[in-house]
Amino acid sequence: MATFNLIKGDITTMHVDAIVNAANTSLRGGGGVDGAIHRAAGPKLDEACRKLNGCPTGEAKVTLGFNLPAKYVIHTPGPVWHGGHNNESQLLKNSYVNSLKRAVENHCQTVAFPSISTGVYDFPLNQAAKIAIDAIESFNAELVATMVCFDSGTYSAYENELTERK
Ligand code: AR6
Repeated sequence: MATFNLIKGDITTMHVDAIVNAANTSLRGGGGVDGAIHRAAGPKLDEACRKLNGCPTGEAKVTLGFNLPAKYVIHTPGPVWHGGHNNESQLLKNSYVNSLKRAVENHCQTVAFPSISTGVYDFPLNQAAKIAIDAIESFNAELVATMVCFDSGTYSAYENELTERK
């Protein structure tokens, strides 16, 4: 089973096999964590992304990490929250599971995730934390997944969800 770790920090500094990018369906960069990853990886990341021809919501595609300490970037567009009746929960789960599948295919043993969809995509944080932890902890592979929270509100939501499970 995959192991879930929680830390506060900046995902672009993580020395792991792969970091996950909360991308958009164009895969051409944006704000938030996506912008930070593109800036830290350098312009070759956008060149590599361009060749992928976008990615549907909930799916995941891989590039190298270029100037990042991580070897790979796994790009997944999470769902935009539209009130919860547009399959948002399933699509968010798919983003985590498909990212983990890409990690395994590329022989990654350590993967760092941002909190997908809980920034500008507005997915309710507590619900997203449950979905992320469930998806990672029920994924059948020997890998360590670290949730890297950029702000203390996000960190607390994941910490509370972990505490409730004990
Ligand atoms: N390390 C870790 N987490 C970060 C970092 C960082 N360096 N920077 C921000 N976060 P968001 P979304 C956190 O908005 O909601 C982009 O424009 C942030 O605090 O980046 O999935 C894409 O191109 C929040 O907790 O992603 C898409 O258009 C989390 O990352 C859209 O935003 C996710 O926030 C995707 O929206």
